[in-house]
Formats: sequence, structure tokens, C-alpha cells
Amino acid sequence: MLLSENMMQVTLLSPLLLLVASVHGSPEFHLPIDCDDIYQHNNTTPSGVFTIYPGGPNSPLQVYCDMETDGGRWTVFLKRVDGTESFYRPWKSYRSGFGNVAGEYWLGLENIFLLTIRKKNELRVDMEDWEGGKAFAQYSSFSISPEYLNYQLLLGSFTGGDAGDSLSYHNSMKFTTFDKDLDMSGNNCARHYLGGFWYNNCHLANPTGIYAPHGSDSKPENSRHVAWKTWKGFSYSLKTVEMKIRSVKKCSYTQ
Ligand SMILES: [Ca+2]
Repeated sequence: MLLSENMMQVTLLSPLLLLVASVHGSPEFHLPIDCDDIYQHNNTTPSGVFTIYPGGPNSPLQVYCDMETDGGRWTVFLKRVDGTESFYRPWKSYRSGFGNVAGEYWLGLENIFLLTIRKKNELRVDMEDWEGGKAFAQYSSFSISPEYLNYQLLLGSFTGGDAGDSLSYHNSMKFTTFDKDLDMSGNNCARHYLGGFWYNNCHLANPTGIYAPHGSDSKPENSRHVAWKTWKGFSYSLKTVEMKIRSVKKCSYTQ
């Protein structure tokens, strides 16, 4: 019984493996830089985990692509969904990335930098509360500076979204982690708010903060949670948050 099941799996899998091999072996095959490239290659691609190459053909990178929200093509660089991953991490972790792309993860500042120098991108932040509510915030452009400029946030204007604008306050800030204080506070915001972010003095949004079910007894002035102030306030820990970028130029393959 077990043997025949295995044989069936192999039988089903073999044509798929051959197909994958032939696609990769094809000289026309295009290594995607981001989820936008994957979508342009096949606009029926569903959301999920894909391999992209923002650092070139020798640096494959796994990422979650949102192919549904507002037309899709989104490369997700931060995802919080269930609290399984610790986001209280040092500079080197935020630089290189951590977590599980099928669940919670941070794509890494170096990867985000590589993605945003290749194309002009817009930013969208999607979030959910614990009562079934959803909201988003969108920005006209998003890029970050290289590491020697401390991955400074270069954010365009707020272009809409019912979550309100909690991120413009962080524009032009350098990145801060508990072991590298580059924020505008006399203290270290990452140590106080238990994340890693483009902290100012200190935050209106803390998407890398502590994940906690709504209803915790956190005081607003002590908010260390996954907060987006202009939607649910400082003390509310969101159920999910995704930060994602996409090229503002469309349909490069059809031009
Ligand atoms: Ca400081």
C-alpha cells in the first residue's frame, strides 16, 4: 500500500520535475528580480513562495509574493502572522534577513536595498485586527540607502489607505537595532520597543514589535507591540502586518 502510494507520487512528480528542469534549462528563461517580474512572466501566477534574484544569478532568495492584493505583483519584505518568530534581533540579522518565508519573516535590509535600487517601487502596508477588520496604507515610493548610510528610509508621500499614515514620521530615519542605536531618542528605541526599525523618537508604527493577542494590558506609553498608531492606537497589537513593494512601472514584457 505504502509502496504503491510512493510510486504514484513519483509518477505524478516526474513530469513536473522535467518541466521545471526544462524551464530552467531554457536559454530564454529569465531570472526574476522580484515578484513583479514573476507576474509579468505569467500573470496567472498565484500568491506564494518564489525564488527571486535581486543580487544576481548566484544569489537566489526566497520570498513571499502577493499576487492578489490590488492587482498583485507585491514583493513582501515583512510578514507578521502568528508570533512564531522573534523579531528582537541584532543588526546582522536585520541586515541579512530571518524567519520563514511561508510564515513570519524579515527579508533583510541588504536584500531590500538591492530590490529598491533595481526599480522604482511603491510601498503598501496591509494589516488585520483581531475582530476581522482590515486596513492598509500606501506610499508613492519606497527605497533605502546602502549600509554605509545605515539603510536610511527614503519614503514617498502617503497616497491613501484607511489605516492612516503612521510611517511618514519614520521617513529619512536610519535603521536601529538593540545593538546599533541610530535613532533620534536619547535611549535606544529598539531596546525599549523590542523590535528593529527606522525608529525616530521613537515610533508611530512598530511592525517588528512584540506579537501579542489583543487584550493584553500594555499601557499606551509602553507600547512594544505590533502597532500602527493611526489605525488602532499605540496599545493595540495587530493580528497581521505585511510590508510589500512593487514596481511603479507596469507591463515591461508587453512594451
Ligand atoms: Ca538613541
